[in-house]
Amino acid sequence: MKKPISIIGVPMDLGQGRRGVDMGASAIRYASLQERIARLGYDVRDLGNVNVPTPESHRVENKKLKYLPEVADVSNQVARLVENQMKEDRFPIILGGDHSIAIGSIAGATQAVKKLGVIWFDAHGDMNTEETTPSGNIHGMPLAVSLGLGHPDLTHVGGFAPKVEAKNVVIVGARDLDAEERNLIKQAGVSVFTMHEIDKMGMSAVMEEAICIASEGTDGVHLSLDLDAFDPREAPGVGTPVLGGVTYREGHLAMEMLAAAHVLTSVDIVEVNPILDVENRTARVAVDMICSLLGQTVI
Ligand code: 4U7
Ligand code: MN
Ligand code: MN
Ligand code: MN
Repeated sequence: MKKPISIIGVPMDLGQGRRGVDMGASAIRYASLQERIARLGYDVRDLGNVNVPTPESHRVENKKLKYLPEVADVSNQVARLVENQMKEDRFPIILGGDHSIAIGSIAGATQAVKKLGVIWFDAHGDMNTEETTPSGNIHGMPLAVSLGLGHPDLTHVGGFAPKVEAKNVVIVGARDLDAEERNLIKQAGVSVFTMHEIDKMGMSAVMEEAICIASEGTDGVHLSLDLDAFDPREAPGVGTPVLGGVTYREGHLAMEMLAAAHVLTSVDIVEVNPILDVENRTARVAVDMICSLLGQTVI
């Protein structure tokens, strides 16, 4: 059975330093997300955008946690929306915005699904805390936050922490980890498949293992899809591009394998920055990946 789908936009750019990523949700909509999903035979509803303050109207109070109160407030809104949609038996697709929005989406998802696994598709680990961050940008912290590491205003979004257990969390596509962040990943016990493993084992074997890690003993899996996991040649419209990423074909295969595994219960698509993009290419990659994820096949 095809679960009905809810699209939720979060035009958030307070989690990082470059304007434009707040327009990511619009760019993904412009790339015909809703029409493409409807064509696959789904009941799909767009709930519009969550209210996000603009950086120009707020001051940075804490250089190690930029826009903390604003990000925490939006995260709580996102969490409630996601939880409600999932409790109505709908599958939420949350459109960023920068990756800080995953704090809210994972908080909401774990309240609807008893035990949640996470697949973190990203060039980065997003495992920094205020102690380790080189930038103070919260988009470099959401995975740590979901594991209960970091400022309580973030870890306790939705009223409890941690949201997920490291044994059910897996990063895929990593190739730019900060030194201290790497230590945190190891200490926490999060599984990582870097580009080295993808090159060596192939995406198919990597995804087989990743799906096992995220789904073993859990009641659902959240996919957090940072478009900078992809190679910048194919997805140039991101704020922190890193050479040597996942190809379109590898991404497509990963999504198809996830579709076949029938484990996903929610997904977010983040870090699309149309100002840095070329003819909306990155948003189009995002939409193609979502369609593969939802079971689009050639015949
Ligand atoms: B993204 C960084 F220092 N690690 O913390 C940081 F390199 O959501 C980058 O994956 C974080 O795009 C990238 O600021 C966050 C930096
Ligand atoms: Mn990220
Ligand atoms: Mn990233
Ligand atoms: Mn295929």
